Amino acid sequence: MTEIILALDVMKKDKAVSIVQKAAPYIDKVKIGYPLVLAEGLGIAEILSEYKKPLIADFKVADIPNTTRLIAEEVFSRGFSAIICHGFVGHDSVRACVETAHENMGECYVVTEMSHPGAVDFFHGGVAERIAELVCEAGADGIIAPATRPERTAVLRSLIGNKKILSPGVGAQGGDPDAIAGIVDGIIVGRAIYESSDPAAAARQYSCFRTGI
Ligand code: NUP
Repeated sequence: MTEIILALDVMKKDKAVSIVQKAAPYIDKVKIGYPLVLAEGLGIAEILSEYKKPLIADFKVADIPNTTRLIAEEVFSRGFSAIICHGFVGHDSVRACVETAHENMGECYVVTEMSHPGAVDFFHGGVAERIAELVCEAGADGIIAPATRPERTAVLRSLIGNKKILSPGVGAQGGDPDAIAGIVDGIIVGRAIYESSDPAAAARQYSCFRTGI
């Protein structure tokens, strides 16, 4: 199943609720991160939980193990089902995030390579591949890999086997869902849905990529 994950980077609670309400029939999960949480607080998670879509905390945690654990514990205590951390911080920090997620019956996804153009400055040259190996060693649930570079995501897929891949970059960043949906477990779509004048119709356009529907 290729899930559709709504990236809800809006700055107001009412807009967030309205977009989720409209898109709900066509999406599987909701990802929220710094924009909405800094604007409205982590309590937004409880408000959105009414829509019964698992919530992913995209805080791209990149800190020492102790701080990572504190962040992850707070995230899971607020009802999130998954957290995203960075992989470049190394094995102990990634393990702290994975362990805290699993202690709380949640999932941990690790950023291996980002989707924006500048990501190639540091993630290329073997770094993303090393992070993918670390993901396997640390027992993380999956990775974040770019829809904007399907050929790179295919390489990362070959390194992580059947761990999950969630892939941002479809829509506003130019990623083609046709090219990526077949090799990932979820496509992450933000602006192409929440900036649309008709978020329900925009989300519906992606629902054809939900295998089996
Ligand atoms: O590499 C990444 N690229 C990326 O766009 C890792 C991410 N977590 N994201 C997030 O995915 C980004 O922060 C945003 O929340 C979402 C993509 O949104 P959009 O480009 O579809 O609007």
